[in-house]
Amino acid sequence: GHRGFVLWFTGLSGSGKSTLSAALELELHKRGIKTYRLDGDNVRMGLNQNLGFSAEDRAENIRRVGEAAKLMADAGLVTLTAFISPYQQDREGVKVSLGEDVAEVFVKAPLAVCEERDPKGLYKKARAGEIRNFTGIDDPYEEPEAPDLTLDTGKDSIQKNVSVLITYLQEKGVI
Ligand code: GGZ
Repeated sequence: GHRGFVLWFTGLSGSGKSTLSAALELELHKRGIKTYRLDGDNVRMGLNQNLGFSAEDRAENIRRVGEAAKLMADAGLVTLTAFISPYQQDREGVKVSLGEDVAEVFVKAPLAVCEERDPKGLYKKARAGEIRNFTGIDDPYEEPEAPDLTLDTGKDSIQKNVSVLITYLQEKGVI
């Protein structure tokens, strides 16, 4: 069996949040665990389509995702969220709301590595001034001060990081 829980991935664009959460989800499915994955691709098109990237809109994005994730955890799902969530205060709100049912996972990769990956060409556009308020370029990313887990995607493989996450969920009694 397993219990509802939220793994809250935070990190720069291109740090590997979506990749890692998708790889972890596959591994959880192999073990018969029910999951749901929330990220910008499914949330910013729908639930949060009226939000942009100002500090206020990011705060509201994170608040709504936190509430949606809470409902999913209540339904018994291991919920994986992959949002930059750049502000400490917004992440703190999620932790207060979810209590023992959330872990903050810092997906750490140097800006230079994220910029080198640049899967959508957004860093290039931000450097050229074609996109404003891009996290890490001309908008802040406040690193977590005491994350439950820190994963280095510059150094460690996806499989290694997935196994760290599985072990963590086992130790917490989630799975
Ligand atoms: C940061 C932006 C921006 C700006 C568009 N700043 O690599 P991606 O494309 O797929 O991931 C980024 C995504 C970030 O959305 P989040 O909902 O995770 O952000 S937050 O938690 O801060 O609310 C990037 C794209 O949207 N994107 N403009 N200005 N990322």
